[in-house]
Order: sequence, then C-alpha cells, then structure tokens
Amino acid sequence: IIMDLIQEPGKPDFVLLDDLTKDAFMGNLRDRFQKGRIYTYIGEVVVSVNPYKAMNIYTPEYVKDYKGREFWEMPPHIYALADAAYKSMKRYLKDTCIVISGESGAGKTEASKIIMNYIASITNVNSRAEIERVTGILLKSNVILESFGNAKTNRNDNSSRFGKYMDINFDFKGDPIGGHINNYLLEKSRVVHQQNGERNFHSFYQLLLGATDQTLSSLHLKRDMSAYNYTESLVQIDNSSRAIDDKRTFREMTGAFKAVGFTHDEQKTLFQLLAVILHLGNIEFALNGDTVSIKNTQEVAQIAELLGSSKEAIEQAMLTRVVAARGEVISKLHTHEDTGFARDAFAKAIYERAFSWIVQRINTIIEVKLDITRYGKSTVIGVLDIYGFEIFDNNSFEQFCINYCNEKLQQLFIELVLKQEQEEYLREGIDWQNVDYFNNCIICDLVEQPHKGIISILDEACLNVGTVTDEMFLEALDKKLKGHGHYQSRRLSPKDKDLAHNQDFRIIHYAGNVTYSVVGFMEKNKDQLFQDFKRLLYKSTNPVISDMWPEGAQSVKEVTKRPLTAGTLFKNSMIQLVGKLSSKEPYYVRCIKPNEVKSPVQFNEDRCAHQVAYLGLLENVRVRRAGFANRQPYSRFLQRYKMLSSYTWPNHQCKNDKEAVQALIKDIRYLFASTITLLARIKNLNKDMCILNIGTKHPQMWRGANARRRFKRTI
Ligand code: AD9
Ligand code: MG
Repeated sequence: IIMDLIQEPGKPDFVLLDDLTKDAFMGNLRDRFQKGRIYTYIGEVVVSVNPYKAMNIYTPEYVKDYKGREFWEMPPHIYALADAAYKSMKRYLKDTCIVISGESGAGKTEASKIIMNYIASITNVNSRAEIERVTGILLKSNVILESFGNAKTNRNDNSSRFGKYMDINFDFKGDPIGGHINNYLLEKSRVVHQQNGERNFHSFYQLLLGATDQTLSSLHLKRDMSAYNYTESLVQIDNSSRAIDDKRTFREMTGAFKAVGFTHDEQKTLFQLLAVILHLGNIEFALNGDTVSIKNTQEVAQIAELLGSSKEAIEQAMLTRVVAARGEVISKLHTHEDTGFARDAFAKAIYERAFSWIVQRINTIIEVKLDITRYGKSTVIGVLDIYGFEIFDNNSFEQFCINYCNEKLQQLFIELVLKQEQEEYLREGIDWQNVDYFNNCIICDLVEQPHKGIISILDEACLNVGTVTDEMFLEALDKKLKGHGHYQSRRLSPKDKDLAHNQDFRIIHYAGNVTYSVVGFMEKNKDQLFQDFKRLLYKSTNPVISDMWPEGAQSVKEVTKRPLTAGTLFKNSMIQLVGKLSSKEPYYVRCIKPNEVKSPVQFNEDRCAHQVAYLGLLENVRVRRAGFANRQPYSRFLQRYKMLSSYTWPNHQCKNDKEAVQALIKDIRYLFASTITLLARIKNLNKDMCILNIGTKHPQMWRGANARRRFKRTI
C-alpha cells in the first residue's frame, strides 16, 4: 500500500498542490487521467474523470483493500468515499447522502452503480437471507429503471432521462434492511419524438430485438423498428459502445423483473403497454368534411385487445371528449389537429405512468419489512443520480427542467461546501481570508421565485385557457425579466446571431449559456390528458393497468380541480429533494467528462477547464486548504475519545460537554509530537460545534492537508 501511495502520479489530493493555480490544477488532473488515475480528492470530495473504458479497479480485492480504511490510507478511489459515508452512518448513526453531479455523460450513473455495488459487497458478510434479498433487489432494480428510463442522446449513449434518489435503510449492525426510490420528472416527450441521432427509451428496442417470436406475435409486433413511427428514427449505434446491446439487456431486464419480484402478469402487462404505444404511434386520422376518423382500424383492434378494452371505447376516446357543461354531460368531437395531439398525449401518459408504477412497485417490494423497534434505529444512506446539465441544438421544456435541477444541486454544494464553511470561520472570529466564488442563487431565483420567476410566469400564461400562445408567454417573460443579468431574449437583443429565431430565450446558466425554444413550453407545462383516456384505462379488464389509473374512477362532473402544472410539480419536488439532502451528512462526487467523442485517451483541455471552473473546484480546494481539519459536536467527540483521559472516563465531572472536551484535549496533548499542540476552538459562538485545529509555534505550517493527515493518524 505504501508503495502504491508513493507511486501515485501527481498529487492524489488537490489540496497538496504546491501552488494552487488553475494551470497546476489542470496539470494534475490531466497527468493523473493520462496515467489511468481517474479519481483525485479535494479533501473528502471525489473528483472523477470518465475513463470511457472498462477499468480493472472494481474487483473484490479492491473492495477488501478499501473496506474500513480512511481516505488518506489508500490511493484515491470512489470506494473510499462510499466507505466514509458508510462508516459515518454506522459509527455515529448519522443519515448520510452521496450527491453525484456533473454534466451529461460525465459518469454519474456509473458512479452510483459502483457505490451501490460496494455497499452491497461490504455488507451482508453474515449472509442473512433477508439482507441478501434486499441488496439483490436494490442492484437489480437499476437494470429495470435503466431500460425504461434511459435512452441514447447526442451526449450519452445511456443517458438517464429521469432523476433518481435512492435511500438505503440500515439496521444498527449496518446491514441493509430496505430502501426507497424517488423518481423525478421523466422526459416523456421522447416517447413520441426524438431529435436527430437520438433514440426512444431503451425498453422499446430491447423488446423488439430481444423478445421471442412468440411474444412479439402475441403483442402483434414485427421485429422491425422502422415499422413504427415512434422508433423509426433508429440510429446505428457504434457496436463498440458498451452501453447498448439491446438483445443482451432485454435478457437482463426480464431476469431483473423476476429477481426483484414482479409477477409474470405484471411483466407481461408492461410489455403490452410498450406494444400499445408502438401501435398508437402508427394511428393516422382522416378528415372527411368536418368529421375525423381513424384510418387504421386493425391497429385499433390490437390496441383494444392489449389494453383490455373494446374497439369502440378506444375509438371514442381518440375522437371525442366528454365534458361537463352547466351540469350536463356532453360529448364533443375532436378537431383533426386535436386528434394527433390526443394520441401523442395518450402514448406519453401511458409510458410515464407505467414508469412511475414500476418505481412504486419496487418500493413496495423493498420497503423496510423488519420490525425496526426490535432492530433499533434505522439509518439511511441516500444516493442521488440525476440527469446532468445538457445543451442540445434544440432545447425545450425538458432541458429547462433538467438544467434547473442542476442549478439546485450546485446551489446545495455552494451552500454547504463554500458558503457555510466560510461563515462558520467568520462566526468563530477566526482570521479568515474570504474565498470568492460565483453564487448561482440568482439563477435559481430567476427560475423558481414566486410571481417573478420563469415557472410562475409560465403558470400564469397556462391559466388562460386557449387564448395565450407560446409567443405571448415569451412576451410576458421579456416584460418581467428585462434587464436580469442571466436572462436574454431574441426580442431584447435582436442583433445576437446565435439566437436562431423569434421564439427563443436564453439563460446564462452556471455551466453555460442555453438557448431554449418556447415552442411547446405551455403544452408541456399544462401536461393535459383528456379525462376520457384516464377512464378508459381505469376500466381496463387488466387489473394491473386499472391499478395504474385510479383517478379514472372519477365521474365527469367530479373532475373540476385544475391540477398543478408540470413545472410547479417539478419545482416542488426539487425543493423537497434539496431539503432531504441538506438534512443528511453529504458526500460529493464531482464527475468530469474528458472529451466529446467518448475517447479513453483524449483530455480536452478547454472542455475540462470549463467544467472545473463551473463546478467551483478551485474554490473548493482554496476553502479546504485554508480550513481546519475536523469539526464535530462536543458530544460526538467525547463519545469517541473520552476513554483517553481519566478526566472524562467513564464520565466527566465538568459543567458541560464543552468543558469536558477542553479538559480532555489538555490531558491528551502527550499523544502528539512535542512541537505540536492541539488547540480546540472552544470560544465559538456556535453552541453545538467545536472546531479542532492543529497548530505549532508556526501555525501556518501545520494548516491544510499535511496537518489533517497527521492529526487523523494520531487520533
Ligand atoms: V447523464 O446525465 O445520465 O446523460 P451520466 O449518468 O453522467 O450522464 P454515465 O454514467 O451514463 O453518465 O456515463 C456515460 C458512459 O461513460 C457510460 O455508459 C460508460 O460507457 C462510461 N463510463 C462512465 N463512468 C465509467 C467508469 N467508471 N468506468 C468505465 C465509464 N466507463
Ligand atoms: Mg446518468
């Protein structure tokens, strides 16, 4: 191990750089990447560069090497971070969370899987059946969620099109006893439309390529992607891509369904729904005079059969809608334009609901079943893997939500790592040179502020049924946000050639400028599905489908309340997520994408420098370098070290924990080399915390990483 540490190329921790300049930081990152070291620390933050090749560093031997070890004992690895989160959870019964961030394709999902695998392998050493069951389900559920929630985009062959936060519950012994998954806004527009070079969700191709002839014929499907409008934009995917092998992953998906505990009927129904969506995409409408009819009646019959409904009911729901007007229930014919919209909305809704249902189903299977009171307090490790920041040629509502989500996570990082840390020193009255950073709070406000934020303005536009167009929404944005430093519109800067046309606005995001097209914003925000479809699905003879659509039980007259818009629901779920994360002890993985061409050897200097800058990594190092080694509540410190001194063992006689810590520290000075004095900042204003600092006669010399290491090693 010592040889490993000595032979580490560059500095394993950026805190150890001799001169902290941008060039030195980039040089270290590049050197290490080129020598196959994809992980580097900033204190306890792991910076990870996507290797774009299989690495031989996740074997059981590696697991063994990192288990129970401290960060500084071994070369940098994401296992060390997973282990630290696990140790903290087990040792102090603290809920912890691991937040993985970085742009699309930077390696977040892979990192989350590596972490989950590590946790699964270090627990369950006693081979208890229940523990084995839980870890098995947690790992296998990933396979299902990736099939249904990931797709090839122009940035990543296996891009997460939904956000996932997974809590793993542990018993007092540190064994996993259950879990819970929260999913966030699936990019469902992909079901009916994909940009050039992109694919629909993996699940469709996996079914078409992987299912047996018999299964396909029972679903009335042909093994031909080009036969379906929703999958025909299939692109040839580079065979070398590890991410996509539809045939193989279909087998894995069905295996995972079984292992997780989905019944045969449930799995069959999910495939039926995929088939329904593919058939729906091929439905065309004819206009004869004023009346609209469906051209392909055979497809309707097949949809009816697969949905457990009747041909007539499907036709009716696709061509008409039932509304309550002045107490009466009347049936209104769709216009030709409405029919296409309704068909696509139907397909998207079926997919989205099926996806959420899968998550709920997994949750009921993995929820904590053991009697918690018998097993003591349950603690949690949360793992967050969400869609990364993305810029496409054409950005719409979905990118707006995804990028807003990334702003929120960056905000959380800033709050906890840069802002609060510095404020703590100032509160303590410690001599502190302020480290400057860009606070993206202003961009979060631009999006989420009540009344003045983009989501509020969008909601207001959506309130006026039928009268407000996307362009009018843009006008409202321009009027309210004119002069905002992070908002630009075509109307406000007509000379800007980058803005393609009149329907764009641009947000200056923390990670780059993104131009959004307002086309479809309002429709996607309203997210309407005619009630007729909900009733149709609820009445399905297939109990699994009916179970997915409980609101279809409402009668026409009952449905009056306007549901919350997609934007507001997303905003609320983000605020809730941030609340959840900030109540836990956070660990961060900051992922970096080394190049745009998925190359394992290219280190694109500009792209990497850009990411380092917007992730605030240099500022992170500055704060860590100047900061103190360790901070913890007095009670926790006592609990761990009180046996070192007779003043505190077995119990202290001091007035309070604070004084006891003071006495303890004074007493155990002998533990340190004679020149080092351990100073505790007892004079702090913050009652719960004590900051420990190691000093000598020349305190500067002992600040930073070396002191930290020495301190930790000694204690
Ligand atoms: V997105 O925001 O969901 O579009 P991610 O999740 O950040 O994105 P992902 O983890 O899917 O990116 O990584 C993209 C690809 O990089 C993977 O499919 C792998 O081919 C590759 N990758 C990433 N990390 C590793 C790794 N540790 N080892 C090997 C990796 N390959
Ligand atoms: Mg991902």
